[in-house]
Amino acid sequence: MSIVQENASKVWNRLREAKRVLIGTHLNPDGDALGSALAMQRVLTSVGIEAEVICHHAAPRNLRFLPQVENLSPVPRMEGHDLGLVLDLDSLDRLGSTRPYLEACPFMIVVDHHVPMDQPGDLRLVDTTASATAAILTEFLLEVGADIDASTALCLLTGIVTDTGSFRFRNSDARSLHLAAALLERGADINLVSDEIFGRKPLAATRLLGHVLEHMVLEADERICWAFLSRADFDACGARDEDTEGFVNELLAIESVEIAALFRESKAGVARVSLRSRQGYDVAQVAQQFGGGGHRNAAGLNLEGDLKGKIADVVSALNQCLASSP
Ligand SMILES: [Mn+2]
Repeated sequence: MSIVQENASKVWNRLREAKRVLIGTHLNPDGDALGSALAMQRVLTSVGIEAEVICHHAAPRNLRFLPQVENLSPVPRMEGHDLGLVLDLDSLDRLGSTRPYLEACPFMIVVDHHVPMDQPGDLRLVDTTASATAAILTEFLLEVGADIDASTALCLLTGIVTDTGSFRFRNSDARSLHLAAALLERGADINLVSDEIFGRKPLAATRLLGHVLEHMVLEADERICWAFLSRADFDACGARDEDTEGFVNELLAIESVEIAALFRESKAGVARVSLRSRQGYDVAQVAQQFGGGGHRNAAGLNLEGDLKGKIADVVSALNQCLASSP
């Protein structure tokens, strides 16, 4: 029996006691964040519990196909929530401006698959071996026999497809494929999901990728590759931060590269950083040195202040990570 199956009925019973649930997820929501949140809203609503989803940022363009994503709001529409359900994060900082609303709930359940950091929540359903939070939720909902209709299945499949990179990343395992198969059996359209998430992007995104490939830096015998995108680069291409989805994987795809990093200036003096690595190199530990987090082979962090100096610090930590790994 998995960790998820063992704890499923406890979490389900606690959820069923609630009357009004506030569902929250992380800043810059991805397919796993929004797919998980919207799926749980549907499931709770189907058993007569009021539920709404809040998120600091709006849905990125490539997730606008998700059912009911238009109801996403940065502030709650209802009052008096008796339960907060926090999905796909392990540090409440990642809730951004929605944090106080979720912290105000008298009880909090956290469902997540990241390396534990702050371990918030009164009840936690956490499995770091799961490929996605949506995979944990799928296993959970199957275990308790909850109703998974085709739209709920589509949301959950979006989470698994996103976090496994369409079953290409290291976290793609038999379990994620079994769970995805169960969702396909319930009517989720995997071709729609793959096409919306990976098969269509704005022209500005491809132009910006061109800029990254032209200006990327290779070091440590071409085993580290990193690139920086300034505000001016985004403006020159008419691109937005969400358009950089997947860029860092292009850097890691270079055959000599073991560790890749993408730095992007989100506003003057503030940068978001995505780290990726091949097996054997733990970039989550590098992210944690700078107040970030994530998974062994896919992590992230934020930088503020003197960006040039801070970027040099991160690159130097990546060099150390490379040198100290067996
Ligand atoms: Mn996730």
